[in-house]
Amino acid sequence: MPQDATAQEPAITATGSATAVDRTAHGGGASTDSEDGWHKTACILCENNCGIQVQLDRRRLAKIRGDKEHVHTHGYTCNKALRLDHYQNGGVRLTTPLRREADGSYREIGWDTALAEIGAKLKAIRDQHGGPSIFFYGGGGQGNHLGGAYRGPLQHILGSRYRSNPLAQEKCGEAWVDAHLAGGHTVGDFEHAEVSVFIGKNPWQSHGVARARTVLKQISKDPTRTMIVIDPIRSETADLADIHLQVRPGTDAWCLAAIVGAIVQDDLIDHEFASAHLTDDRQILATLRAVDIAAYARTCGIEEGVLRAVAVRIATATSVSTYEDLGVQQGPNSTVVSYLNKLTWLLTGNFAKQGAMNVHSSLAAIGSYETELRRTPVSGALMPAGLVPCNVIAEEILTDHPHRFRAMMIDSANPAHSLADSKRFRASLAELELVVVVDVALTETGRLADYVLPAASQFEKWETTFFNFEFPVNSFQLRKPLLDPLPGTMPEAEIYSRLYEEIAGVPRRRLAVLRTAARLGRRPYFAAFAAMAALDKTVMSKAAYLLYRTLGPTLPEGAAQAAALWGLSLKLFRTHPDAAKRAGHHTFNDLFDAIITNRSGVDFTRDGYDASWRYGNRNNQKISLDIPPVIEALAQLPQTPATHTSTEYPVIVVAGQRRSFTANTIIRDNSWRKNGSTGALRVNPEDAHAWGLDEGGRARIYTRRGTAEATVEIDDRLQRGHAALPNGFGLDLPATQSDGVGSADGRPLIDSDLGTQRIGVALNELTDSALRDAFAGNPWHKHVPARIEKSATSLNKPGPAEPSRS
Ligand SMILES: Nc1nc2c(c(=O)[nH]1)N[C@H]1C(S)=C(S)[C@@H](COP(=O)(O)OP(=O)(O)OC[C@H]3O[C@@H](n4cnc5c(=O)[nH]c(N)nc54)[C@H](O)[C@@H]3O)O[C@H]1N2
Ligand SMILES: Nc1nc2c(c(=O)[nH]1)N[C@H]1C(S)=C(S)[C@@H](COP(=O)(O)OP(=O)(O)OC[C@H]3O[C@@H](n4cnc5c(=O)[nH]c(N)nc54)[C@H](O)[C@@H]3O)O[C@H]1N2
Ligand code: SF4
Ligand SMILES: [Mo]
Repeated sequence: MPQDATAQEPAITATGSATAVDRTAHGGGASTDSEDGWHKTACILCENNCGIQVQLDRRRLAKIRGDKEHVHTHGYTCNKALRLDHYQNGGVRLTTPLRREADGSYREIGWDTALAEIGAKLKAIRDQHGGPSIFFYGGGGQGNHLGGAYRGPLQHILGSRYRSNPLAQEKCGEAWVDAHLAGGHTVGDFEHAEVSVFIGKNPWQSHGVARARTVLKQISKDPTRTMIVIDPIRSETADLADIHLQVRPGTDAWCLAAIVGAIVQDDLIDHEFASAHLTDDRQILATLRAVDIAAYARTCGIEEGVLRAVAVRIATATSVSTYEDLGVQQGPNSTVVSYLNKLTWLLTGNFAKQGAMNVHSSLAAIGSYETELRRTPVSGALMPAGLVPCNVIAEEILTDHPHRFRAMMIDSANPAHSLADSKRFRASLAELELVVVVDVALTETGRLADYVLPAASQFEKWETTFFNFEFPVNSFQLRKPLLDPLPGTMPEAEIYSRLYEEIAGVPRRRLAVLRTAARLGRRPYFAAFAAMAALDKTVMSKAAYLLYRTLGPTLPEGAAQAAALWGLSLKLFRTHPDAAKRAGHHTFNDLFDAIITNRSGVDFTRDGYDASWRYGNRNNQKISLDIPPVIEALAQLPQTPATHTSTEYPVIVVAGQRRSFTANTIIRDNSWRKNGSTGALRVNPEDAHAWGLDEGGRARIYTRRGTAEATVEIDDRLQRGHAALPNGFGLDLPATQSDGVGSADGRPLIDSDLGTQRIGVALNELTDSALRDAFAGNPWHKHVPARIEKSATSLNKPGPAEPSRS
């Protein structure tokens, strides 16, 4: 029986059997994929993956509009989706594998050569240093998760045991706290919540909440509902809030401890819920009773009365949903903050009901929810969600420890740009025996790799997102390719399957048996697969590969890459058959067929609210509140520094604010930004005056790890001593690419050796990997101590030289 075809462990185990809730069913009737030349797909720029329709002009995404029939987003898009042609056609695509030569130059090589050489090197490294020395990073960005399903068999055959992805610099601390409490990934229901709380989250720009702008406006207009925003910056979301707690940067732990402290001290606990469901609360309640609310209020800079009023508003609401994101997850005390966030809704009974927090189903789990954590081989760092914290990766390499990583396989990620302390990370890549990057473009990371393999783009292959976080009805969309793969490129499913074959050999007999069975139909195929798995336990570890090579070719419209979803559909029916049946699927084959035919997506589970307990594996409906080390850190807050500035670095810089035209580094074409932004540094007017900065002028930012220049934008949304830079800038793009945004003051930085130009700040030249959370290792990207001065020149100075990779 094929189970999880991805490399991840399933997060959920129990079976749902609750009453169905109301929602228009989308499980049946496939919608055609090309009415009037409009093709259905999805936006790939953030986790919401809004359904869109596209009209093509040859290979151009000529017209784009929201897909009203989309099961989850119903036609909504933000400003960014309409610019997706810049992803498909704006950047310079790779069309042949590249190999780095001894002199550092790249040579174009054929696929057969590239895969044979990489396969041989991986085998040699495994044989000499062991499989665990081969580290896998990335896999899936914001909307290309299907290829990751096929990486698992390769990891397994290599004996690789460590992997990571960008979640390990944002969501893993929260996942560890969730694992202790509700037992799985918790999501809010902002469509229905009476009180919505956004903690270091700016959904107006960053979304995360589906149809965010519509939902935020609805909450804002409704006098019976309340929006609370905790953010040191008056964000666009804060503009719509009823209560904006404009905390001092990095003091959220004190702010939330005061609010939760007031819930306990003023007896605002939902005792009925607590006595029915909460256990092991002695230590945490004692700790919260000891909170000096007035002192904590002073630390975070919010009036005590306001914090107490917030506690009352949360405790007296019929439903509360909260959303914590990078503002706190990439700042001081992030795991403590995650715990406090979850206590606000647990102590007030806001779990497993409408408008509140719930644990959802998944077709493929994104991470594992475990409380007992493995540790990394060199530094012994905790690995929440089973991932190596991004901030320790360099430490796992830059050492002579025998268990250090020796090779790194990187896919759909740009860690040389996105991880803290780029300089150090680049140095660590240089120490590895093998670095392979799978990407659509030659990125900052690709430029440091031994091999770069060109992937087909997300509109050139069957694709999907596994960010399916809806409850009580959860949905899934398989996207059909809009275009054939650009010649010379391959989908990840094919790349990983070929690499697997390089290492393991082609299992000809097995493939023949399964192919014959597949021709006879799904039932014989299932029987053959089950028999094979019963005879050989290792079959499950290569299930995705076998499915791709045998069931894949029989799928309609060339949807071979979707084969792994057959295994995932089967697994869902093994664990939550009732939820899948309520969503309209009688068998797992029905669900699989619905997935591969329905272009606007399909609901795959439908539940009642009590299913939240089961998805979190809390069948006894009990939640233990005890997380001793986190409670200990909470108790230590009075002795914990709340300020991280110094005379040398007196300012806190937010290194990575989401703005209207930022999308990580997914679009490698500066002209995609309609507003021509060059990625300004935003500063408070009084600070600008004090530092002698002018609107549109240049400022230089200094940190412990580096320096950079940016254009100045004076903005009273910032408090004094706080400044903000956007994410997604500072890419080294080919200098020939005319982008039309270089202005007198925002002139690109030209690197004539690399032949590249850079606009805006590459943020992680400034960040320090040592500034990180004590538990999860989350970087402090949103809390970078810095000094800002008026720039002497009007041109960016080149950054520190690249370490050589000889
Ligand atoms: N437009 C756009 N949208 C995106 C992305 C993108 O690149 N561009 N990226 C996507 C990704 S990968 C992610 S993870 C999400 C992230 O989404 P968000 O977390 O919402 O994005 P940020 O703007 O990084 O940070 C959110 C807020 O944290 C605030 N903040 C800074 N310091 C502090 C602090 O000390 N305390 C508190 N409470 N708040 C603080 C900032 O002022 C900001 O308003 O966005 C996704 N959506
Ligand atoms: N200082 C600072 N650093 C940050 C952040 C911050 O706010 N501040 N934000 C952090 C966050 S929350 C995140 S999520 C990370 C994001 O950082 P990363 O995960 O490293 O990367 P992305 O920028 O999303 O890059 C995705 C890569 O996938 C490639 N790609 C696109 N389509 C395909 C495809 O179909 N196949 C393959 N193989 N590749 C493809 C793109 O070219 C790009 O190189 O950055 C983190 N880094
Ligand atoms: S970037 Fe905008 S359109 Fe694209 S998925 Fe996110 S919210 Fe939807
Ligand atoms: Mo992210």
